[in-house]
Amino acid sequence: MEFTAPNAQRLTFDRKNYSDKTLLKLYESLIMPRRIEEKMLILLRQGRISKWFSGWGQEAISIGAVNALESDEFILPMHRNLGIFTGRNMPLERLFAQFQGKKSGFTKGRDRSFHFGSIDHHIVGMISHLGPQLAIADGIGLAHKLSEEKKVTLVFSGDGASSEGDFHEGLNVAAVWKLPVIFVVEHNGYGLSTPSEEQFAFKYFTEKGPGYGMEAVRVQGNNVLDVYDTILRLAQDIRENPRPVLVEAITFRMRGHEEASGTKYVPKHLKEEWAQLDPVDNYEAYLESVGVLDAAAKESLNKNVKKAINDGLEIAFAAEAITPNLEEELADVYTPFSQKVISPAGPNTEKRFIDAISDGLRQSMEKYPNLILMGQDIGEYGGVFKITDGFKAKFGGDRVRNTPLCESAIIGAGLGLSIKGYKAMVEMQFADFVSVGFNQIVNNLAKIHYRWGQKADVVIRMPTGAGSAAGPFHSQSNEAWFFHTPGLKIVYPSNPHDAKGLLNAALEDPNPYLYFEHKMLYRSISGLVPDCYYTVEVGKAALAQEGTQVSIITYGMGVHWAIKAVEELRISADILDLRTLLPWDQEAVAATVKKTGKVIFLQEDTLTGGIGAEICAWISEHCFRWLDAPVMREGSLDTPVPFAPSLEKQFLPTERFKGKLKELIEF
Ligand SMILES: Cc1ncc(C[n+]2csc(CCOP(=O)(O)OP(=O)(O)O)c2C)c(N)n1
Repeated sequence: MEFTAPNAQRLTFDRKNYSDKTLLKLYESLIMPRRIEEKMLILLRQGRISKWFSGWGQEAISIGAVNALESDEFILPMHRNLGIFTGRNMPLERLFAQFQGKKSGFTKGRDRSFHFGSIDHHIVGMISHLGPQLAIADGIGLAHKLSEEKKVTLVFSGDGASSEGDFHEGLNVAAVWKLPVIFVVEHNGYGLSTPSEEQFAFKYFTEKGPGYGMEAVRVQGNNVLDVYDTILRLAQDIRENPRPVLVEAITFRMRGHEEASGTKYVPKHLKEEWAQLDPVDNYEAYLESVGVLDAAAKESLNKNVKKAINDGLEIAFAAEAITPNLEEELADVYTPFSQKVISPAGPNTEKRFIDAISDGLRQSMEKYPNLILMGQDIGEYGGVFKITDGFKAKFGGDRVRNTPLCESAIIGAGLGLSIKGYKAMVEMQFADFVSVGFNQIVNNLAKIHYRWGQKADVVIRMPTGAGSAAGPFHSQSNEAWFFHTPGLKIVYPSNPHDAKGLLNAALEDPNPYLYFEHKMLYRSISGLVPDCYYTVEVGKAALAQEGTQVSIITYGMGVHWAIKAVEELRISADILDLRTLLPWDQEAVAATVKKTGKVIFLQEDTLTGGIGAEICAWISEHCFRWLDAPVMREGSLDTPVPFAPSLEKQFLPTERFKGKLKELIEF
């Protein structure tokens, strides 16, 4: 079966009651991306620009959509939506500078083509992974719904990207939460070289929408009036009656996946047939046939557009190439934030670890009315560990949200909330399940500030760790997966005081955090916790115990194992609790190594490539002259976490650690 379109024989324009002015505005808007691409093709042949992803033949979708929405309503485009950027009147010189990797673009040369956003233009650009866009739109839609702004958000997907789990998750969450989001699927026949019938086994997306409990409509994607009119009407309705709608725009990709990759795999006759349906030529002919566009107006509009393009290009080409600045590159990884530590004052109460977390979360909810909690079963049920017990009754269902079982979409929605100025906390039911939300964390949350200066004000709570015979998927220590990713911050408290103070600190900071909370500490330890709101300094380690013979550097459960081991072995040791893993406290590490000259790193995580590997390497490089013995490490076995208690005991490093510690003392 080849890709054909309904009404593929001709486009039927219906102007309804739209004025000549509106029709001409759409024309002017429509020719801009086409004339830009024509120009870029010439420049490509001259070797003056690099390849891009062409939207040639699909322009009517972007132009219909961008003109149908209010200018302060968010659009989340994909790689073939140049018209969204031009339709929002981005200065062309800046857009071209972006394509050329110049500093005057939108990403300081750090990301390419359409991979950027601009809050001024209410555009959130994509990451290469395509599908994650949809959940960000959900988050923006949720923000609109919560703040009762009557606004619509529109997000694009290709038909190929619809095979991604993120597509399913994004639509499902929007349907369940009745979010005011329009999902536009550009159904253009191919995903790179793969034709639609090898991508999915249905014919139209209009069949798919109802499966999500969502209205779905199909438009002639090459007909700017059809797209414009459909989305305009839908948007008016959705603003009053918030709900998601799937719009399927039938179109065809006329050029290669990216310029220079060719279209050999596309049957010739298909291209010829679709060329007859060119969105620009057909609309132009229609306007001429109804007397809205005459030769003089056509010439003058095209002349103006071409001049604007040439002027923009001239400025962009003349703009200076980037001179790399090391400090700036490093500084832009995070949203600027300088923590003002809030010291506790007033009485303390003896609290269990779990109650300290809950206490901090509750006080942060009181402090930040814009903080939204999301997670599986965190509503009435209070979460599987009961950390949010009673929260829904206290703060309401809008702010304490049970989510469908879809980590990726919920983390993405957290980013969408952040874009609208909210704070989000996402509870992983178990830290293990973060693997299905991994992409949103390491590629969206972590990189967005470096790429285009947007904050990701999201904290992900991670109930972690082994010790309860829960097997390979409810016991993992996975902090090292994130430790390697620039742009994230990681905190990992070992006691109730720090648990509360670090959670508050993480929620305060507009940067993305992973907050690890060891499940085995929840109810096994308690300590004095200040009743008031306070924060603990991020990036600062603390000595859990002071000694002279050796330094044990550790975190989380490791602190408790270390205390027990030195007691048993009657050793005098500095036990340094890192508390923050990213950024970790180099000063404190250096200080304890200098003091004792012997150091061992203890982690619950499997040994290879863990936090200890990095810190021990750093010690070897920077503290060599103070060392009296080799830098040692102990961690769990390099196996998955086993279920049977005896196997789990062997897996964990506690016994091996004592042996290593003795060896170090005796060295
Ligand atoms: C997760 C992921 N896998 C693979 C790719 C490589 N890739 C980029 S675009 C594309 C095809 C996308 O097809 P579709 O969604 O239909 O959009 P179109 O290019 O047709 O507009 C592929 C396979 C990617 N960017 N991300």
